[in-house]
Amino acid sequence: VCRRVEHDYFRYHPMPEITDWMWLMVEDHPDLVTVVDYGRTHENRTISLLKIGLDTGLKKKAVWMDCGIHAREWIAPAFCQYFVRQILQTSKTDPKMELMMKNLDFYVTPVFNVDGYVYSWKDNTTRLWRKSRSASPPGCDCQGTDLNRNFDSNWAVGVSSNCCSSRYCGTGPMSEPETQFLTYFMGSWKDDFLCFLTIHSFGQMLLFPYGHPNFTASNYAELMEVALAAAEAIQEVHGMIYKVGIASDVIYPFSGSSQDWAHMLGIPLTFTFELRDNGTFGFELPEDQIQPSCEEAYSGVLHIITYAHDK
Ligand code: ING
Ligand code: ZN
Repeated sequence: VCRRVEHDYFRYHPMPEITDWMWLMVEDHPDLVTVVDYGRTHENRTISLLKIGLDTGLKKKAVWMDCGIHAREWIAPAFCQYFVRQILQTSKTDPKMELMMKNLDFYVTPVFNVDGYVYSWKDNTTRLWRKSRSASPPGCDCQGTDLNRNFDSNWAVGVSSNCCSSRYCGTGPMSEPETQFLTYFMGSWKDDFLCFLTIHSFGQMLLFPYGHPNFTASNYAELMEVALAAAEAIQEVHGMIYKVGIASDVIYPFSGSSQDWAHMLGIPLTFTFELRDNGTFGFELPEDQIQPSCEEAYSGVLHIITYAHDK
């Protein structure tokens, strides 16, 4: 007798289990889900996303979500998995989600920095790895680039050019295969994307462009309004407070982030989520907080997506 293993959404999963889970989603909802391989990492692993939506034969608008651009932020891939489950489940029960499945395609990358994520699972000494696993540049002994400093958006302002820094920005904009592949992929579709959501931890924040202090988003007021309402939706679930604002104010100024790049590309609703917690456990958020973290973040994300859809 062949019994299917249930996927446990409230545990952290190593990369092979996340890959298996992606195919499980296709198996469960073949009418809605496909796997798209759109890149390869430095260590030659595949970067894949789930494309979710009803094939209506018409050109559709799209929503982007990526998780795990930073290896150690394990709650982020857990959230992407939860998000996918929720939208698939509610597409059968909630008329609004059913409608959004008709009008939108959701592109969800559960783990963007695959090499880094695999490395963070290796042992205790690698658990807090942040960057990719790219080769060390000439004359420097450390490996890895901070992929969220490597996009082509006012590159190399307020970042580290020391290759041993956890925020090392790389040898040039898009020097890394991971950022190149996302840039190429988006380049051909960018006009279809209504929103771009990138999921990190920790700090409980909802940030929007720009991280670079010299630039202001043309739709700043709209971004602020949507973010405030999303933070309110988050707070309603378990009472958690999320700080809201432009990245350069709320955290620190920097360039080369995927968020700034996506907004410069013309995607209007671009946000960075920093999930739980506020530093008690930091990147090592206990598994018993996965469920509440995901529930509240889902509420905020759903607010943004609904706004984008209805607009
Ligand atoms: N935080 C983000 C980082 O890349 C961030 C914060 C958001 C920076 C948006 C720039 C733009 O540093 C974490 N936790 O990685
Ligand atoms: Zn991060």
